Amino acid sequence: MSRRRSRRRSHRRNRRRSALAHVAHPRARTRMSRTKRKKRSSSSSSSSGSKKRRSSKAARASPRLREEIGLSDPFRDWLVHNLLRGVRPERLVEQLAQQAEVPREIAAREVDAMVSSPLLPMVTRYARWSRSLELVLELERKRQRGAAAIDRLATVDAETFYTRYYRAGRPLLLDDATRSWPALERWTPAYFAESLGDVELDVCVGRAADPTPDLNFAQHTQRMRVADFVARVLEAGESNDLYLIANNHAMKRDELAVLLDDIVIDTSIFDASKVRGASSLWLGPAGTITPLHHDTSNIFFCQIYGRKRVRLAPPGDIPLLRRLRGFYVGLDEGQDAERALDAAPDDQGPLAGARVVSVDLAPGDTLFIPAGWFHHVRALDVSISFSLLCFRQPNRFDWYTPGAPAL
Ligand SMILES: O=C(O)CCC(=O)C(=O)O
Repeated sequence: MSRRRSRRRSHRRNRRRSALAHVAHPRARTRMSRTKRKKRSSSSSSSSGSKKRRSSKAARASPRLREEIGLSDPFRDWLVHNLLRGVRPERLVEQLAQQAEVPREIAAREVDAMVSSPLLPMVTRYARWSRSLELVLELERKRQRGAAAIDRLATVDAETFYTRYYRAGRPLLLDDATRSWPALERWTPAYFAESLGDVELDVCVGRAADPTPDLNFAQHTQRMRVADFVARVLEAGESNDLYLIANNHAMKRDELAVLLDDIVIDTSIFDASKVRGASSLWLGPAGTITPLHHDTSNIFFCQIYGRKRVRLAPPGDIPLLRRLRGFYVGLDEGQDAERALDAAPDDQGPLAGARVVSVDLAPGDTLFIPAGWFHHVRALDVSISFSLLCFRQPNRFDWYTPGAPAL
């Protein structure tokens, strides 16, 4: 056999293998003798690859064993997806047989089981309902195209803030909201090292090698002296490897309460008694990245030192919603989130159509990020940020997690 022919054959064999999985078909299982089951379980420790090889052989060899072979999960997904799209069952059998080389008998049995499942009508109803919601969102998205631009004001009074932005879920950029804060003058890495150097803090370290460091922040948490942390930040150059993040709860440490002397709380907007429990400190080198996610609370994000680039998108953007896993928007491996976000408004790339707006925050700038808005943050310099969550109006939307696994 020529090399090319043999390669083609093995490619076909592999495709067939991935379409099929060894499923313990309940009927077949009950019919299996005890000894046979024992034999099977003693050999089940071998690799799944050889398991598939055996099942594919069995599919050809014995009609009895063939009853134990079914479609693999991705192919069952494909089947349900196409049935919901209205593709005729005979066509699906045909495609499985011809394109995935699934034995016709197995393809017909699988399609038949799916079509006659009592769950199918319910799943169909849900699928139609979610499709209608998507279409409504899509219309809304078109209607508001270009409207994702962010208002920019010098400062804002409580009445305007709560009616036009907070309750309406609209972001807002403020140029001067923190201009009177001593923090703007005082907070530098050197100030932290000098005035709080011996205080021990939890910080995240070893983030760069982890594709989801924020999800796994607990594994990256290390306690170290502020002076040592600052020294590492300053030596790091451009790096996403170490970062003091909100989940490190720095402001809850008694030794850092002194930092609150450097901020001025607008008590018409914030509840001053709750600041320590509802504020966060961020400190890290240029190059720290907080991946694209949404939160379940509103955030008053104040940039104190250095600059940050924030890319924001509204909660109802389907290209982002579709990729949600919990709070985070997942991209495929190797896809660059920033490039995808920047290309999205031009209908390009994996997030095509998302209404992404990019803003650069300099020291003294404040960004109000409403709950549910997607945001991706990159530090352009060594950076210190401080955020407040203790608004005078309710600020918990725990129910809002559209990417959570269903039920
Ligand atoms: O500054 C950052 O890196 C992330 C800020 C953020 O995502 C937040 O406050 O929710």
